[in-house]
Amino acid sequence: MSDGKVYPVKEAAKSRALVDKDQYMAMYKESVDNPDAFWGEHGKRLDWIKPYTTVKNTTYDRNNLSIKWFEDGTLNASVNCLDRHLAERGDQTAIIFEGDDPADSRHVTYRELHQETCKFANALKSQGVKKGDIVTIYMPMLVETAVAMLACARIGAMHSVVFGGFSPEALGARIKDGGAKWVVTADQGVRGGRPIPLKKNVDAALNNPEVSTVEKVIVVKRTGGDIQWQEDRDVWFHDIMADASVDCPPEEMSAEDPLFMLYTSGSTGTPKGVLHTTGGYMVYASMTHEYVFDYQQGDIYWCTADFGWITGHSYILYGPLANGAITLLFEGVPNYPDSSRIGKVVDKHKVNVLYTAPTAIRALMAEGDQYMKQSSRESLRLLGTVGEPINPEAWEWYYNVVGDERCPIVDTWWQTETGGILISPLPGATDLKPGSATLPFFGVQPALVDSDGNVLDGATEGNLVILDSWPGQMRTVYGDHERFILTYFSTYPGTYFTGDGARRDEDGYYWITGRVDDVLNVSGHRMGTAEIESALVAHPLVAEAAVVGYPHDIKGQGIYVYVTLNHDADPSDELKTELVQWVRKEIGPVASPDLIQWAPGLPKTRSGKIMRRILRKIAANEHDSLGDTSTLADPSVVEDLIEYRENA
Ligand code: 6R9
Repeated sequence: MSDGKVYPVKEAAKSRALVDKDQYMAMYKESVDNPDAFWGEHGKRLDWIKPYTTVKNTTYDRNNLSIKWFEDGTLNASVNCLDRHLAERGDQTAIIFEGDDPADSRHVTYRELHQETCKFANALKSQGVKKGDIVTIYMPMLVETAVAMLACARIGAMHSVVFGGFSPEALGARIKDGGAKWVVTADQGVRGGRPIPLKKNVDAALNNPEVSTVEKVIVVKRTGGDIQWQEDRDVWFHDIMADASVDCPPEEMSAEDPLFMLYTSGSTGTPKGVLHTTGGYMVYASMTHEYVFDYQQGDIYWCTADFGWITGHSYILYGPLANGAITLLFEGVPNYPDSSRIGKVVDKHKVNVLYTAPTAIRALMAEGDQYMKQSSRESLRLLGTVGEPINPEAWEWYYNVVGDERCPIVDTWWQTETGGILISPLPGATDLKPGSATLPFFGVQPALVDSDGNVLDGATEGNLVILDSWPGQMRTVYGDHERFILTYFSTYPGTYFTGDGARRDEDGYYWITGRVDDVLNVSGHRMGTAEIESALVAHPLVAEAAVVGYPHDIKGQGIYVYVTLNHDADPSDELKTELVQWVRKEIGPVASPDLIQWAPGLPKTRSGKIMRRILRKIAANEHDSLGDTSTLADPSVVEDLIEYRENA
């Protein structure tokens, strides 16, 4: 792989970018040698109400863990995204909304977005929301979703956005964990021409007696479709907006006050509420957005993510708006009305920067070039990817066909936990290698360690850790600080453990190889095997289940399920279909099993641990390299499973 092609920095990119190779190296050195001076300077990119006098106050010592940035400064995130741009570019577009229907689009200026945000902030207050409260947002991709997030930020409430593709059960679990009293939703969403019953899902989630904290459900009218209405609980967004004042003084927030939480899957247990605070997150999101995408005033920037994921938070909303950017918000899907859509939206809005996921690229690639060729895409200058490793074939297709060999690709590696991009090329500074996320951003010190935690030198492969803090780092797991310390700072003490494996080549370039824990990455969506397993065993006919990932051409990883049934159950194809539906209902369509294999028994150690390593090999059809099976309680189980796999 490292022997593959190298794409040197393009002259066009270099001549306009903020930094070239030498400047990158000098700034990087300064950022790790003297983080206080470096971030002290770059923190000024925000408007502070009370300027900070201290910058970095962090320790990764697990007995004494503390992560604080700019801690005595105060600010408001919505002011940085809105108010401060009004004088200079109040009438400039902030958001280009492109609807699911290609005939539906509109521009929202900074002034309009500011007004709507202030009004909704007042409306939230009228519903009792105060600083420090949690508001769950379960919405399609609408301007109102951005307004709801910014309005929370304005009054110091934490938003907790739950992906609109999640099931009522998954939504309910996330509401329950945080104890939100307010949910913002829409009557229905529309994706690919089909309605998504969001309000109905909220009703179902709240019907569960265990989800008991919600007092008000605020409903945006998107389709006008039929919904049920609970008089004492449900309110229309447009009703509470109607007489809300446009004047809403921002709440003065400490740099370390929470901005939002966002649930993400880990290797064990239920999803974790990743908590980000205000100052460091905003500095880091805006700075990475500017440098990685070489964002300059007037550029039209499009990130195709959903607000339900961290990419939507940092690189549709907070980063771009803090930079006064024009950010495109897309309600639809890449293959509706057909697979030419992405290219056509690029042409329609003259998009300069396109940031999307490998899974979307692979899906479009599989449809053939003719769809992409229906657009000129001549406005494009830069391409980006995020969410999972991009295979070199998909990279080359993105580069050659989508970008017409003209646009550098920034392969950005980061996580919900990191708040912003940690490893990525900078377009004017970094030679590209297809499939490599390349080099660290300013202030980020990656390292590879072996399983004993020894830091490895030179060209090598290992577990990816980060040696010191950066401003955008998460601060805690909501309601469970112990879990935060245990998950990220205890595996390799003194470092932040990413859960990813990586290789480093002779040039110091990082190649992310994927998760080394039990987290799946299906189409760029993170999912814990434990979550899917617990959904399966909740089915009355399932005795035991084990879930592993296996290589999948489009999704990157597919979901492979081994199920042991109760002895009275009939292992039929109908039951397989039923189990797929069951998981979709319990978690959501993103968690649909791709393959289910009946397993008379599962390979376990004598202490009862399922040996996933073996199950992964069987799922990948790598029967010859199962490794040591002698520690199994019953090695014959493996033979049975292989036989089943071959006859499947
Ligand atoms: C931003 C985001 C994080 C996990 C991460 C890694 C994988 C993300 C990647 C990548 C290879 C990239 N990942 N970007 N792997 N190359 N450019 O995706 O956050 O949803 O929390 O997922 O995604 O495995 O650990 P999140």
